[in-house]
Amino acid sequence: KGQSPRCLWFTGLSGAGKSTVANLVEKQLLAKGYHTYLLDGDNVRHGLNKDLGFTDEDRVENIRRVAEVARLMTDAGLIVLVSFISPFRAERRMARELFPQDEFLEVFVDTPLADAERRDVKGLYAKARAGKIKNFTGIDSPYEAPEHPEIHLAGGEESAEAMAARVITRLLG
Ligand code: GGZ
Repeated sequence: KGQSPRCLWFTGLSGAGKSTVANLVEKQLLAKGYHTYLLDGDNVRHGLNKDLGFTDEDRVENIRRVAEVARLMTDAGLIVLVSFISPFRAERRMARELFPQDEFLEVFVDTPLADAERRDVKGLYAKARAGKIKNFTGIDSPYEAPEHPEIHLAGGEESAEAMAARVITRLLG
């Protein structure tokens, strides 16, 4: 089946719900017969990028490599879902510029820090507050919110299912 390649670039805090929404979107695309790939910390930071940590410099390199891989995948015709904090505007712009304009959609999963921290699914915020994890995004490392994302999701208010539905509608019309 013919499909238009796309890069759906999810950005937001740790615990914002990026990967949850991206997984739901991918499931629905697969059910409709689209060819997809989801890039996230689980399949990239343990392999291709296992030499990288969480300093500013390493995050920049993490995002640079992920963007280049995503571009190779859209060249192969896939709909690629990218789920990383990607905290810096400059690197998200760099990623965007690798793609034809209509192929790149920035998806801001805009969950307030207070909500992500209250949920603290993995207990990482508590560790960061206690000083056991350094350079934690939102605590002692910055998150630069997107100014003009193609899709803006209110992570503190909408369910993951509702957010995924909005992404699907924007993507497929
Ligand atoms: C932020 C960290 C950190 C620090 C470990 N800061 O909730 P998670 O666990 O699953 O998602 C976070 C993930 C962030 O990795 P990314 O590759 O998306 O970050 S970036 O785009 O900035 O390169 C969190 C975990 O890794 N984690 N230490 N210090 N998140």
